[in-house]
Amino acid sequence: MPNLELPKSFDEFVDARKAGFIHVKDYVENGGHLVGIFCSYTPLELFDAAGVCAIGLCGTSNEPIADAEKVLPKNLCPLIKASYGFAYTDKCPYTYFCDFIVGETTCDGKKKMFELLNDIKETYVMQLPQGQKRAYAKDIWYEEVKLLKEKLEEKYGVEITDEKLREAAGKRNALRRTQLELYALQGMNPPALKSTEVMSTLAQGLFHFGVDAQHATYRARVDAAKAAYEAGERPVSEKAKRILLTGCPSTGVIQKVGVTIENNGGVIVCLDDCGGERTTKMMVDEDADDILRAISDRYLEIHCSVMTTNEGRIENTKEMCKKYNVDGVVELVLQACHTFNVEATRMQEMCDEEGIPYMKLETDYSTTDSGQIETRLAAFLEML
Ligand code: BJ8
Repeated sequence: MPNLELPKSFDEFVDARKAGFIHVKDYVENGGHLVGIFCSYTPLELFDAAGVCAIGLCGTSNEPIADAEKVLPKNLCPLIKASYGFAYTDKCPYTYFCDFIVGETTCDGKKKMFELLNDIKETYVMQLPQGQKRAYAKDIWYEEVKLLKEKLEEKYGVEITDEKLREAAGKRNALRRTQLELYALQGMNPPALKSTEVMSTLAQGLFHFGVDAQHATYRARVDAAKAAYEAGERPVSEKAKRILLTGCPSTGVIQKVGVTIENNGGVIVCLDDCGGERTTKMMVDEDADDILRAISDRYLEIHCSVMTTNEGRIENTKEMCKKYNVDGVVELVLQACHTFNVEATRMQEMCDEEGIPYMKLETDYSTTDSGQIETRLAAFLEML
């Protein structure tokens, strides 16, 4: 049974990292293969079908940023600096032990960082088209997914058959359905789980090796939370203000934003980032004649601010505000993330039209603005 607690202190964080080093070292020494990935657009079924494990490398800690800034500009997104910093300092076991890294041409900062990352560890970059509505975009992405398939086949001396891809799609879809159950628990009134527990479960699941282990983590959490709720446990007050958290990936600010919302009378009932329901509910058509095409089509549908135009994200958030009966929307913008920052205007317009209170928080992974963030969030929650 995995430990589902959030690290509460730096010592615990260090212990967790040490455990991670030992785990990943054992895995690799016993013949396991890891490939580092960074983005929701990465077609995971291909790695499953090749028998290798795709592991998320998105940096979520402030720790390596000072070192990263020796190479990268200071005014760059903290997620990009932390991701590079972990490779640069050899402090992340997953980056250290992975065979190579797969990135995509998403935002400018990330795709240019990949060029430098390639000097440290082989980084294979998929060329992601950024206008989903163009008819030929699907063909471009299909060709990119095919090239990745060939890369994996050559690297690992395996054949990625349609049968293996179909099996992988089935398992990934099942995992997605369990993840949707997790989100549904968070959306109950009152929620069956604190938002920080959900964020922590999702973050931990990403560091398990393989879809089966990840699925088992989520399943155990869902079953435990359902049983506790049925037994009458109510971890969140009925009076807690229901928040939808949208914008940039939030794992790096769980403490600064998630815990602060909870400590000030709120609860995040909907995590609306690229790993949230908006993306998770997209399934691969397992019965499609061309399974590789079905996989590539599924991933290109994802609504990220790097796409232009990207109305689908705003529409989706609008639907989820209703579905989760939210009291307010908090938009997280990581510093220097231009795509989410500019798109925040559209998000605010939608909230204004729907009469939903909205606030934008621009922050990074440091603690320097923690007091200011707490004051702003407390004032926002107070007025809901
Ligand atoms: S699908 S959100 S994981 S690109 S926050 S690095 S966009 S400057 S992380 Fe992302 Fe894929 Fe989109 Fe999701 Fe750039 Fe913005 Fe930083 Fe970002």
